[in-house]
Amino acid sequence: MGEARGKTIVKGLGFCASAIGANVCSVDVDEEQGKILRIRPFRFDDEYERDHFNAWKIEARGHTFEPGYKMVAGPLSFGYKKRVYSKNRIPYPLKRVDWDPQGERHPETRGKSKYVRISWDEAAQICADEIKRIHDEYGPLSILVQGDGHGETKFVHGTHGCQTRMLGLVGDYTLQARQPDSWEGWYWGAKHIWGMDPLGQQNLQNNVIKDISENGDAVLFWGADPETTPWGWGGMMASRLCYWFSEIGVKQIHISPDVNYTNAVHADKWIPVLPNTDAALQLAVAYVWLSEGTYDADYLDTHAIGFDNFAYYVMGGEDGIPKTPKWAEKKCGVPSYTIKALARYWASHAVSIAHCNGGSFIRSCFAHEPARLEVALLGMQGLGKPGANQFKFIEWSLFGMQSVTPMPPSVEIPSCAPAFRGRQYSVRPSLIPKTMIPKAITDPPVQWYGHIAAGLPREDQFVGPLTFPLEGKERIHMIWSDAPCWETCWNGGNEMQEALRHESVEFVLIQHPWMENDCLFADIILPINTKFEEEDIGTDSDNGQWSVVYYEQQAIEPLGESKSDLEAVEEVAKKLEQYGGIYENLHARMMDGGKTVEDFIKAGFENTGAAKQMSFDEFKEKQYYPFPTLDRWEDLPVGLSQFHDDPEGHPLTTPSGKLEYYSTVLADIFPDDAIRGPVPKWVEEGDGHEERIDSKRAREYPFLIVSNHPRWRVHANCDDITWLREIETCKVYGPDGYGYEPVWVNPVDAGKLGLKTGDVAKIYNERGGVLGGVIVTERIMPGAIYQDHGARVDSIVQGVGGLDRGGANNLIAPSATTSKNAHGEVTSGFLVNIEKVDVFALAEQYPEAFNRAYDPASGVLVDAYLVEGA
Ligand SMILES: Nc1nc2c(c(=O)[nH]1)N[C@H]1C(S)=C(S)[C@@H](COP(=O)(O)OP(=O)(O)OC[C@H]3O[C@@H](n4cnc5c(=O)[nH]c(N)nc54)[C@H](O)[C@@H]3O)O[C@H]1N2
Ligand SMILES: Nc1nc2c(c(=O)[nH]1)N[C@H]1C(S)=C(S)[C@@H](COP(=O)(O)OP(=O)(O)OC[C@H]3O[C@@H](n4cnc5c(=O)[nH]c(N)nc54)[C@H](O)[C@@H]3O)O[C@H]1N2
Ligand SMILES: [Mo]
Repeated sequence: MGEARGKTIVKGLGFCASAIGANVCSVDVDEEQGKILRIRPFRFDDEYERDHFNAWKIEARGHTFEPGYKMVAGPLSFGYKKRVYSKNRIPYPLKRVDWDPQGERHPETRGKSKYVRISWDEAAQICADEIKRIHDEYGPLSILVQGDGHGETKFVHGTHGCQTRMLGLVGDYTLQARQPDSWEGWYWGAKHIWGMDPLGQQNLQNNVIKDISENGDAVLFWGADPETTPWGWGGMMASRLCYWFSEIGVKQIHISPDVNYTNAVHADKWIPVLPNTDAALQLAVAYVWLSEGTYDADYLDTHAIGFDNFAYYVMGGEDGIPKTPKWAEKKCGVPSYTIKALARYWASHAVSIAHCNGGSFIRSCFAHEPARLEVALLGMQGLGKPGANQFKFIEWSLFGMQSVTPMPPSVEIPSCAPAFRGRQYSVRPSLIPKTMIPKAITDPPVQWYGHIAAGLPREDQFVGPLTFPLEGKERIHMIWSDAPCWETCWNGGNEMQEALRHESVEFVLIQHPWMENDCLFADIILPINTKFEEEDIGTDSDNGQWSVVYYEQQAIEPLGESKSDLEAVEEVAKKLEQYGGIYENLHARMMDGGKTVEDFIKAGFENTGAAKQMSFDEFKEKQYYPFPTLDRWEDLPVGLSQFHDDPEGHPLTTPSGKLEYYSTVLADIFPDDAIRGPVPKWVEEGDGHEERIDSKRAREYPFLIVSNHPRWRVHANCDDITWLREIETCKVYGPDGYGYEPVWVNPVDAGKLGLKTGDVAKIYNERGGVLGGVIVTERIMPGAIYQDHGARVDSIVQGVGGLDRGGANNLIAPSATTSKNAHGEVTSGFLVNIEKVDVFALAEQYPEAFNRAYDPASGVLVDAYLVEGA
């Protein structure tokens, strides 16, 4: 009372981070007395007349759908203040206590030893000296940069990869290639049937929602939870859209192993399918259409090649097995009568398919097959006809392509690209696919095809084989990571733990705001601040609602001794300058000749086009500029309608310009690939995978785990948010008071296993185990168990065969990639077993792990890892 009121500032609180122009979930932040008081939805000022916006409007079936005047960020954004003030924040630079750059380095104790405080000056000096030493002894390609991933949306301060610019200026480095992880199957598969990556977004997908509203009968939510996953990306517009479909009577049919949060609220029908068995279901649908003659043969004549080969396979000509609904039932768990009903409904209605990105069938072994098969089915029903599209609920305009939006598009998506100081390249001469990092470190050389990054042209997959290390070059001796969540986000995490302490790795440098996951394997840790502690710029396209550019004021002072990612790299650059030569003037060069943060913000602002409407000073004062909707948005062609109407005039980007049910290119380039052949198929096992319920391994590990994108986190982000951890489906508090990561088990299975809600259980296979807190529920089908991915690692035993208390199930995901010529991640839909454990017995056996400094409200505390009194 009586205190001067603080300020209200605008911030983008989405978690995509990786792409230029990708910043969403704008919020208003109320600051008072140097602290964040609250975070609330961003609202346009009344000052902007409604005419300014030229708001879009969809009118269909007597109803109207319009944007609101409030941006619709999700709950993770509103809870984020608790992440900023987490008891897990890294307060100052740290050095691993038994790592001595002048003496014994003890790589084998990484992940076990604790940390001592050092000064920024000392930390930056050590990093600079190590870089110089590695350059001299092994050459620059021995430095591996893990500088990509999601997280806070920062432009000038560049969430990930600020070190790439600096290291590029002093030679080179080895880049961890960013997988098209979100849509591996689409990338490695669908691209070969319709040319596009990802999800049909190649400048062809406008006004899809308008079309479905006017012409659609049903949407298949084929592994899609738009009440959950847009939280990380674009907020709640997708939720509004589901309500809109209900309002106008567009049926919502869910196909997934679980009753996800959208299904629970909006579904007209749920078809449970076992994880990563969709290919069987899809083939049986094709079988029904073929045998009943209910597909569009004329369309296929003019729009496709190789359909006969596909039909031959489906009907059993090739392997003697007709892909009947009865055949599929045993593979995918969907009763044959349901498959027939689905096929018949689909053939007689205008049906679209919706995804966020696809769920585990798109990130599992052989994911290219269900992805190709989906397009094959869409083609059989005349893809591009009115009301028959494939669309994506999230990232509607995220990648700067106005035309990807299934909503009415706003103006060109404002791009702040010139402000961006993060990761510079997706392709470098020396690189390693992210999925192959552990082996590349411990057992080089590794080989693969393509440069592996979302958005590269289809042909890139045929480049190779590429090799790490490059000929005559050294292996990895230093890792510089600003995305330290490999263990809990990628495939074969237990192997990564072993790689991180491999004797060949002399120095691990990590910069991060929070003490978690791979940080515990670092030799030096630099404390990074959150975006509240810095000044920046951002944009939001609000999942198709509005496009805005905003100025992000600094809200609070940096906590502890933290700096931004950009500033941390600058500190190292300044120290390197003392070596002269190629390091001369490095810091200023890194900042494009000594530009300031303000200079970059201004350049970003000018690039968005807002500068035509207001001066930079006005922008800083007002904090944002909203862009009106495109004038003639309704005239933009719908989805793939142009290809539908005129396939010759509007060809696809496949070699033939048509849908390729038989890929001649795959046949030519990989003639020996039995798994990703020219025609999409059901694959039983191979290329290092044996993950089917009727495989031999399933006798020991009979359950398929579905490891979804976490509802209450964004991957590794936000596991320490106290407000979220109170929610029943966020953590299950065990008899020992610890917040275990929930694992859903069907009552039928729970009965057999003797599990009840509240028990602590171990999910395991031959790669190791992770614990979880049991929830017995019919929201998961029998034969599958569900545990979200990305929980914070809390090791009991590390490495292959290890055990994790946190529930980071990526630790036990396979390390083999999608298939031998498709190097995608396999992180969900794999076999496990589950059994009850006695946590008190485990606590006796592993007292150290069970006695870490811990607060049930937020998780393990940073103090757990600091040498006492240091
Ligand atoms: N089991 C399973 N695994 C999966 C998936 C799945 O479905 N199931 N999905 C996969 C998919 S699609 C993806 S995209 C990947 C995601 O994998 P990643 O993108 O690697 O994971 P994130 O946790 O989003 O972000 C990376 C790290 O950045 C940190 N970070 C956030 N903000 C900042 C910052 O400002 N500065 C710094 N230095 N660090 C910051 C976070 O704390 C986190 O440690 O996971 C994949 N893994
Ligand atoms: N809250 C939150 N939002 C996020 C993220 C996050 O981590 N948290 N991550 C962001 C990122 S990087 C991405 S790529 C997107 C991911 O978006 P998606 O790929 O859509 O997310 P998933 O959770 O993997 O899968 C969605 C749903 O698919 C179903 N499903 C799972 N496996 C299968 C299967 O084998 N077959 C079928 N038919 N259905 C299946 C489940 O019901 C699940 O809820 O989300 C983004 N948004
Ligand atoms: Mo993703």
